[in-house]
Amino acid sequence: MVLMNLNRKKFLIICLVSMQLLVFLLFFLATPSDSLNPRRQRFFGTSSENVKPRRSVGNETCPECATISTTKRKIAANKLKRAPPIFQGPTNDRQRAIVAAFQHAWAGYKKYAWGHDELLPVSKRFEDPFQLGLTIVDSLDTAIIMGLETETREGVEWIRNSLNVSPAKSVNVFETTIRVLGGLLSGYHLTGEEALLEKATKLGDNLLNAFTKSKSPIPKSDVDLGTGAAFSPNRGYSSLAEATTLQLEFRDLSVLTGDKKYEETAFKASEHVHKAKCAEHDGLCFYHIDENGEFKKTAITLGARADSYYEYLIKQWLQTRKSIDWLRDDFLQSMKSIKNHLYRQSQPSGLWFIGEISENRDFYPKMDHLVCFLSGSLALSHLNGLDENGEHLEMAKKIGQICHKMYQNPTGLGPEIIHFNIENRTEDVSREDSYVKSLDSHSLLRPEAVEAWFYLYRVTKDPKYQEWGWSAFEAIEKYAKVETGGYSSIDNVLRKKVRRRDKMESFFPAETLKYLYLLLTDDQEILPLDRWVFNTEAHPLPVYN
Ligand code: DMJ
Repeated sequence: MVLMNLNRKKFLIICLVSMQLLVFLLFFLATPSDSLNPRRQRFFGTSSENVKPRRSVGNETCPECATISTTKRKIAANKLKRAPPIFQGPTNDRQRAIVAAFQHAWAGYKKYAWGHDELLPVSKRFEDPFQLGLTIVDSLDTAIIMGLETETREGVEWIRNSLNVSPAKSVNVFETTIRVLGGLLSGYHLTGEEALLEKATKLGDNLLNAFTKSKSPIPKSDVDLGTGAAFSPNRGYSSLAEATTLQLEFRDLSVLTGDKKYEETAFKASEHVHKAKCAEHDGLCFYHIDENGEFKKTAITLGARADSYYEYLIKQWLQTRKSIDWLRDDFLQSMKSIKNHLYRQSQPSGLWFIGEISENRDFYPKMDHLVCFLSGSLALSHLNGLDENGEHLEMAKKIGQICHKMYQNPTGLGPEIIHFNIENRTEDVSREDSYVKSLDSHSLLRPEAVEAWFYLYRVTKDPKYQEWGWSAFEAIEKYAKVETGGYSSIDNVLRKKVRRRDKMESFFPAETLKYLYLLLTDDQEILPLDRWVFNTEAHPLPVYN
């Protein structure tokens, strides 16, 4: 009897200990540690060595996805939330110089334009075309990626306490989506700050008016964020890029909120263009669409008004984990047609460039600085198995090269537009391959060339791309830096005696400096391209199921 009682006691003790162990084990597995909890590591600096996005927690079926959130806003069950990556700050002196440039830009903006859209650095004033604190929201994720704690905190606090996403103001839907919505979403993914998602959701609701008030799936180009009125001031037209460069951001918002309306509504515009086929130029589309969804015959270009349509074909395909085949097919078709119709060589040296087809159907040898983005899309195609014979990478390199050529002039800065000679006139030996018209000779410090070199460097690891980026940065420092704070667009890249245009575009800190920083890092694992898709304003958004 005693023996039995003893055994029973032993048995009970063993059971108790095992249960405790089990409870402890379960607790350990289910609770994210401090370092994995986004809410506990709002601001992060230079201390961590781990720059990869960290392991997500809590969703066994989807290792990329994280725990389902039950926040005050009852964010829906399929909200994706992965632990924000940690950024270690600059890894070398060149990167440190880029960070110092970002801080100089931020400091100038803070001193003379804080809370307004854009800094006029020479006159020390500001402009407010959006009334959304554009520069703060657009450049916040650059500060985060650079590991800048103070600037990150200032930006997040301003957004949380002062950003009104419903001002009585008419804004361009495309610009607001790529810069502000994209900036808020990316900032949210990189910090886990709920305020950013709350503002993004309200802004998304306001922007949706552009779709719901249109007769067709093509959104109106402008919306009044306060009243919700929507209109297309350019004679009823939206541009191709305006209608088809909203989908990465709206889809991301749907995934985060669990509300499909954003993704579904915006995607209808992409589907509309897909169904239109743009057959006249084998998948290259005219750049104006009216509110009935009809294309108007225009020039065919890869530059202004059309560019990011092509970019979002491949980037949407990647964002959705390669699950929507027609996005891939339309991308491939359009790249083939670009090669056939727009990709030409200059004379006398045979430099490859991307031209346009004018309204009267002639080839027009003109290339916008904006077109340099194409190199990145082609490099992404190569990285993702769409480039069996290496043609896309070859084209990407040629475009990267011609974009470098754009910077070969007295200031070392790139002009807005470049023209090429294509006629083979052997008698005229002094002719140059390219020239810049005086009206096109300004520089807004745009990002597309450094963006191209960033992608090319990721794919090839050829150090010349870093050198090209560094030279462009040195030219920016020399000619565009305003001593009292900020950087200015300049009037003529062909003259060393520069005249400043008195404007710091928000994409300079948001994109140009971000791509320079990412191009020059020793750690090319930062924001890996198989896990992040950069929107057209360089805001990284996650790839998900
Ligand atoms: C940015 O706003 C975006 O990169 C857009 O896609 C094109 N124009 C500017 C930068 O040049």
